[in-house]
Amino acid sequence: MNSTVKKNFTQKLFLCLAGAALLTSCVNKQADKTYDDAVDIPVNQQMLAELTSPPNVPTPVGKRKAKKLIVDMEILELEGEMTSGVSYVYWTFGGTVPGSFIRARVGDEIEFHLKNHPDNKLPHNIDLHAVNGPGGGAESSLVAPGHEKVFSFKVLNPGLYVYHCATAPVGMHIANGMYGLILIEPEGGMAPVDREYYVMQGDFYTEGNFGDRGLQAFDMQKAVREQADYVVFNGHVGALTGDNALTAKTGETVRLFVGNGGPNLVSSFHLIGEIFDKVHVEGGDLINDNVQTTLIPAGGAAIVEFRVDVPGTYILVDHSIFRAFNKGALGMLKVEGEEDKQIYSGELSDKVYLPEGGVIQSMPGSKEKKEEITASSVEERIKFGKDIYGRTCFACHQADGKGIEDAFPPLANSDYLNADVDRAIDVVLHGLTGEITVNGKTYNSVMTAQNLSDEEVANVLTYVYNSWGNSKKEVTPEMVKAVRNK
Ligand code: HEC
Ligand SMILES: [Cu+2]
Repeated sequence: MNSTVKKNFTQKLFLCLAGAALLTSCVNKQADKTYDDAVDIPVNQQMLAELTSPPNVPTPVGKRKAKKLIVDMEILELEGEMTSGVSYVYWTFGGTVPGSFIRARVGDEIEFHLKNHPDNKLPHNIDLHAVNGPGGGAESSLVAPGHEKVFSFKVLNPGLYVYHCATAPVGMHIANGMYGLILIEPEGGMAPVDREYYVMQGDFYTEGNFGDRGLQAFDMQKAVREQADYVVFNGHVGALTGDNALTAKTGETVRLFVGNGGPNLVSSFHLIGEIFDKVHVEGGDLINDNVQTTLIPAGGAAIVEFRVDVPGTYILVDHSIFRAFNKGALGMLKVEGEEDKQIYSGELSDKVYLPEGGVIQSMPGSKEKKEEITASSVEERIKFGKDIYGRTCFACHQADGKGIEDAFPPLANSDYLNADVDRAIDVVLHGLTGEITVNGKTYNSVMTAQNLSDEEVANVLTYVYNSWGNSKKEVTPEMVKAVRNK
């Protein structure tokens, strides 16, 4: 109801009278006028809304006139991968977590079709924070498996809004992934940018701990205590890393639509190596400039915009930092293009990754000894090792083992690694600091000691040795034990 644009329809009316012969064009022209009150904006045609899966967003609305917009959303309950080796039954809007992105404009009349797939087990509904009406639509949209509910609403307020399921137990439906974003563009659209992406954080509660293998059920106790096992962007660990990283080129402007589904945790959203030129605070009209970290409440959102100047890998994190490195809240934006030594000299400090400073810190061991599945063949060792790599090492050494220039040495085809197995075991067990040379390049950084069992160290190193052109050795738990006891 707070459209900033002023009425100019006296002028339009004059034009229409003058050109009375072109009656139809007058009708069209009338849709050009602007309104003080969004509720008065007429809708003339109807169209099917484009819905997209994360990290993609639909085409900008721009200057299009208000329409009746049909949103066709299907709820699917499906098993997916939380992280390699760990699966989870997600409840989804449109088959993904977060759910399909909806893009509309002020004045649109949205006719929402909510379908609950017949194979689903539970009733669901939708509460859109962009709705002015009881339950944000939840009261009109409760839908049983095999049914479709329809309700409609007039879009009055611009901004970026969360939608979520609000069926009891509400917390559980949200915890299983039932949330997404709806963007309402203002009259005239948003300023164009080169890239737009959709990122949404969520916290997950599983019966096992982080990384425990197999199908993991939802744990209500942990959810009530707010003890998340996983905190992730876009539904699972690694949704935005390695091959799934967001991309841009130097000189481009990037806009991220960032939401937080919760159910519990507030996000300290930060992009390592960039400053947000603009943040639409809480997804609303207020714009803050030059922001390092923006707080995104559970059930809230923000739009962040920045220009990327220098090539490299930029890391999206929840700066409540253990969530990033130990629970999965880590994504990547890979920027390609020309170096600009004036903006950035090219020397990376490891301090960004290791706030404790340059001393090797070891990870405290877990008190309860968990039962361990031991690998029964080299193939299995490689398979288990790959999972550990994907949880532990990839954040620094990268999914493809190539590392990050000047910061993390490569494990792919690494002469340092291949020259000495015991030394490699020692690095993983005890960490490493001081200058080393890998494939002709020097690194002088810190790797923290990894808190892994003998079996896990054997598996992850066997995976590394059998990947990316390395020397194909098998590392056994006995070899690890021998180095540990030295
Ligand atoms: C927090 C970032 C980080 C993580 C996580 C990490 N490393 Fe490293 N790693 C480093 C850094 C930094 C160095 C170089 C240390 C130096 O300069 O002395 C290094 C060096 C190495 C080296 C020796 C150099 C080479 O390239 O061959 C090996 C082997 C290695 N890491 C293996 C692993 C394995 C296996 C894991 C997972 C179990 C792992 N690292 C996890 C940061 C990390
Ligand atoms: Cu639900």
